[in-house]
Amino acid sequence: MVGKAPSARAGELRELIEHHNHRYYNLDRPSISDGEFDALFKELVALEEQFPELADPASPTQRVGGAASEQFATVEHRLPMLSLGNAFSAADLQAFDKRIKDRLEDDAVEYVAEPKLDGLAISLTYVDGVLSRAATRGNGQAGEDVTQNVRTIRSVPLRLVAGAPPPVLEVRGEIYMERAGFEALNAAQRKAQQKTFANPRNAAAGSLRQLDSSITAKRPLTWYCYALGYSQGVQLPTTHYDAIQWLGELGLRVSPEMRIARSVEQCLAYYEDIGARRSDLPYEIDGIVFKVNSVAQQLALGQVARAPRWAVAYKFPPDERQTRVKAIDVRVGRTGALTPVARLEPGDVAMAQRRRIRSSVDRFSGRVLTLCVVSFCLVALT
Ligand code: 5U1
Repeated sequence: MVGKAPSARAGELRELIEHHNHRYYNLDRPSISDGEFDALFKELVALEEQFPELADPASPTQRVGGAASEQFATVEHRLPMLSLGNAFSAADLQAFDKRIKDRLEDDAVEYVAEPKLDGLAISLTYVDGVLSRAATRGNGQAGEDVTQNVRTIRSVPLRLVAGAPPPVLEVRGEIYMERAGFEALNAAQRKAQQKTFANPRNAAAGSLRQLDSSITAKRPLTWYCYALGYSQGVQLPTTHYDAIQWLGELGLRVSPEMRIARSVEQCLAYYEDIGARRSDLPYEIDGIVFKVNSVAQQLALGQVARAPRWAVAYKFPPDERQTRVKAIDVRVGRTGALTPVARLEPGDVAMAQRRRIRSSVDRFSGRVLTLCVVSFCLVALT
C-alpha cells in the first residue's frame, strides 16, 4: 500500500472485496483465487485494526457483530408486502390471463416468469446504497427486524456496487437454502447431536430467526430478489423485467431463470420446461410466478385483499414420493384430546406429502374421537 493514505486504501479494499463477493456469490464468475481474496480481506482487517477511526458498519469485515438480541424488534413496512394468488392448472392460468386482458381491455400483455423459491420473503432497505434494514414479511404490514442476521449472508451486499445509489431503495426477495447446503448442515447437526431440519425451508427459517447472528453466519443461506418495494429519489424502470435487471446491476442477486413470456402459451411452455428441470435445480421451488411486465398495467390492475391482480403463482403438483405408514400412535392429551401421530418409514418425505398424510390422519382422528364420545355416552347411560 505504498504511498496511499490509509482511508483511501481502506475504501479501495472495501470496493474490491464487494466487487469480488458479487462476482463469486451472485454471478458465479470469480476472477481471483480464494487466496487472493483472503489476502485482500486480511489487509483490510489489519488496516481497520491499526486505524480504528476508519471503522465503517458497511465494511465487509463487519458482517457479524453485536451482541445476541433478546427478541426481534417489530418494523412497519412502508408498503405492504403482498402475497400471491395461486393457479393449480393450465385452465387457471388461462383464466388469469383472460381476467387481466378483460380488465385492461387490452390484449397486448407481456408476462415475466420466474421460479417460486420455497423460502422466506424478505425486505431489504438500502439508504444511500448502504444496507440499513432487513425485515421479514410478518403479517404483510409489519415484520421482524432481522438486519443483524441478514448482514451475515455473503450474497447480500452491505453496499450497492454501481454508480450513484438511490437515496432510498427497498427490494424484496426470498431467503433460502440450497439443497447441498441443507444436507451439509443436517450432517453437521447430526454429528454434533443437535436437532436436524425437516427440509431446506425450515432450515432457512430456523437460521434466519436466530437471536445470535454468529449462528446465522455459519448457516448456508442465500437469496434472490424479485421485486422493488418503497423507493425515494430515483426514476424507476417502466417494466418489471428492466427493474430486476437494474437491481442485478446494483449488485443484488437475481434469478438467472427469469424470462419474458409474450403469451399464455409461452407461460405454459416455461412452466413445463422448469417443471422438467425442477429436480436438477440446486434449490427447491414450489411453482412458477407470472407477473405482468408493464408497471403501468400493474398499477391499472391494482390488487384484491392482499394479493396483486397482476401476478399469480402457478403451483407444481405435490411431490409424489412414496413412503409407508408403519403405525399410527394415538396420544391422549391432558384434556382428553386424541392426537394421532403417523410413524413413517425413514426417508425424505416432501412437505406436501406430509400434509396429505396429516389430513388423512386428521380424518382418522375425527373417527376415533366420534367413537370415543359414543362409547363415553354409552358407558354413562349404563
Ligand atoms: N419469484 C417470486 N416469488 N415471489 C413471491 N416472485 C414473487 N413475488 C411475490 C412473492 C410473494 O410477490 C409479488 C407480489 C412481489
